[in-house]
Amino acid sequence: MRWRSGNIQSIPKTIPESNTLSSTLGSATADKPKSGGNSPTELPSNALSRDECLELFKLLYLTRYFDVRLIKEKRRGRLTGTLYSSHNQEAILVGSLFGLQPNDWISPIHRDMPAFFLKDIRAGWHNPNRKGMSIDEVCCQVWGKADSPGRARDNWSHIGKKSAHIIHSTSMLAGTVPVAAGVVLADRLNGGDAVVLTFNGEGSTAQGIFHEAVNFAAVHKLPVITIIENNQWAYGTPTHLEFPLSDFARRADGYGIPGLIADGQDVFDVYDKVMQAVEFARSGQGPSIVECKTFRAYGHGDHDDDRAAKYRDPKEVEEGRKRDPIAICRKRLIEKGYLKGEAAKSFMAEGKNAAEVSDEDFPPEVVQYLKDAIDKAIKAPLPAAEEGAQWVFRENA
Ligand SMILES: Cc1ncc(C[n+]2csc(CCOP(=O)(O)OP(=O)(O)O)c2C)c(N)n1
Ligand SMILES: [Mg+2]
Repeated sequence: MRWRSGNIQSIPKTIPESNTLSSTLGSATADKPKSGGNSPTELPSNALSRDECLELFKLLYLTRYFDVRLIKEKRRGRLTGTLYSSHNQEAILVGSLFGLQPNDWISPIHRDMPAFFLKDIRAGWHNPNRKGMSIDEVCCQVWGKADSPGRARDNWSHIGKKSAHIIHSTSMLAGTVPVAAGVVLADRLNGGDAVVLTFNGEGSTAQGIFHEAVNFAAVHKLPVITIIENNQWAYGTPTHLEFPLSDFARRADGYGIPGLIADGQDVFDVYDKVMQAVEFARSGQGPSIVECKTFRAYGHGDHDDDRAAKYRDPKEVEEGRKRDPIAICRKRLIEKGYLKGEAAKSFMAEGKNAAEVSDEDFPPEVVQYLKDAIDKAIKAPLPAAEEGAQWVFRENA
């Protein structure tokens, strides 16, 4: 039998049709991101207060500022190592993490560096007891200092914190998905109700281990929410050479789980889709996939910027960057009446590259928060040179 795309929708779903998630599942057939099956009044984001909406806006700025500021630090020669930019993808990180409980787990990858300090940030930006990493810890990692998880072995990946319920990221794409499934299986066996968000680029999903892990989670109804950051590129490979569907979320049908599509540029839509998946998982109904449509703003890493300018059509890049998440959030806040007058026109970071943007384009508390962390990281001690070969080979063998 020759498979056509229509066949996939005819496979019986394991989720009852009456469930809000399964009605959202229908949207996975669309070519463009759509809102889910819920009516607007039922959307989880409608329950967010004015202050919470404004906090989301500020967190988008913080995430963007982390990116541009680190690029500037590297250009000024104050930082070495590769940077994997999350520019244009901020709404995915901010929107998906905002509704988590402190005890929930996350497993970010290379594109998600801000996720480490965004986890549980609602408990207070300066709260030392929140269940996330502090921005100081993240900056110490980036600067390769002694007081960091990587201790100068890597500036970007291989960072995590078990006590904050952050699974260490690794260089092996999709390698954290089975770990995440195991972590929440253990939690369930111990009577917990934590969920885990695993973050993956769309390219990572071609890994065999990705399918094994999602299938395992589906069979055991584990609370694993697999977020696909579909930024249209995996290094130099475009999406159409990675998989033959326009919507990755439709793959969820193959696992018998819900697949949702979020507009990855809209922090409220990401929040809505992820919160539906979280509630579904927390109530014991199992995993789901949330595909967030977005576009990679620069090269794969900053080492790839020049090459990416050759392998990507400038028109495609211009188109992909037109819908800036900060601009979209600003528009929504103006519509809601939460941003008015001068406040609606201040801090215009959107649409600007690191070279074009200045500190005045960001709220002062955002600038100060990161500047303090960078100052501390730069002054912090490096690990001793003798440590270099430690923990690499078996000690005392
Ligand atoms: C198993 C494995 N294969 C290949 C690589 C090399 N590699 C690192 S990132 C990357 C592209 C990832 O693309 P995607 O998953 O779409 O994430 P994005 O970088 O676009 O966010 C590749 C091929 C790797 N780290 N691990
Ligand atoms: Mg990608």
